[in-house]
Amino acid sequence: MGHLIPSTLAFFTPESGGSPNANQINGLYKITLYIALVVFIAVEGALAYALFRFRARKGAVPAQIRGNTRLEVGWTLAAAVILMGLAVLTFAKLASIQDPANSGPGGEQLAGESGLLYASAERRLPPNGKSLNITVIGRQYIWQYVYPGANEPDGLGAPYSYEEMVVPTETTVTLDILSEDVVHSWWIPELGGKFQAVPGYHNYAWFKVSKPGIYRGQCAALCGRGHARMIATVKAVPPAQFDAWLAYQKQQIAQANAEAQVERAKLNAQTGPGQVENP
Ligand SMILES: [Cu+2]
Repeated sequence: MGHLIPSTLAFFTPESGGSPNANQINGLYKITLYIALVVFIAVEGALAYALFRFRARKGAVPAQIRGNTRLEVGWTLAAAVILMGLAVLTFAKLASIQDPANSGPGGEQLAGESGLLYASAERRLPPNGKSLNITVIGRQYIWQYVYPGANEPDGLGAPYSYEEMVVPTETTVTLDILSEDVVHSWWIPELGGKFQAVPGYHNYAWFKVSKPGIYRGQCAALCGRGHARMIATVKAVPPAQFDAWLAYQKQQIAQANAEAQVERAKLNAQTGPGQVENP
């Protein structure tokens, strides 16, 4: 019975546990839920009591009451006070939800000035200015993640992956979310927040995963007939493992590019009817 109640409540509260902002959202939600529960029980209890206590009896004529100014002013004020309290609390907690925290001591060693760090009105950086910034690109019907580490100044050669995002633990990850076609929605419930990927617009989010694991999500905006298959996974691994993974991705992409270049050269060298025009 002791843990029956919390687990029942967990069914009604947002998923969390993966990232501090998700925990803050869950905390705020719970406070609102508990206050609402107290009000609900008080109102329904008073109603049930009145129904029973003043139920119709043969021959009894109930008191004929028209209004009660003190009571009416009282419950209007009480509701206003609760509302104000919740508003103040929400705004007080908002910063810890929106603003990225610093990476933990065991996180990825991030350079301060990687050229990818720029703050704007919308994008928030941790207090120390260091985060691993990943560009999340939504397209029908797959998520692509582009990591820092481009060889070229134009961003070409940056390692990327599809569907599964690999991140280092204890590291603040900031996301730059965009779309190439229609509106998609980035959502990994346990990592907090749901962000739309809108064509021609950037949305920013962040998370910091403390323990290794797999966090699943799903595109949360109906984006076409393949929407249901547009899943997303965040795999958190220790920083050393992340570095190895990133290096492997880079090497695989470089190899594929080199092979494509050889093929292109072959095609260009062909003459006659089989020639392929290089646009
Ligand atoms: Cu989608």
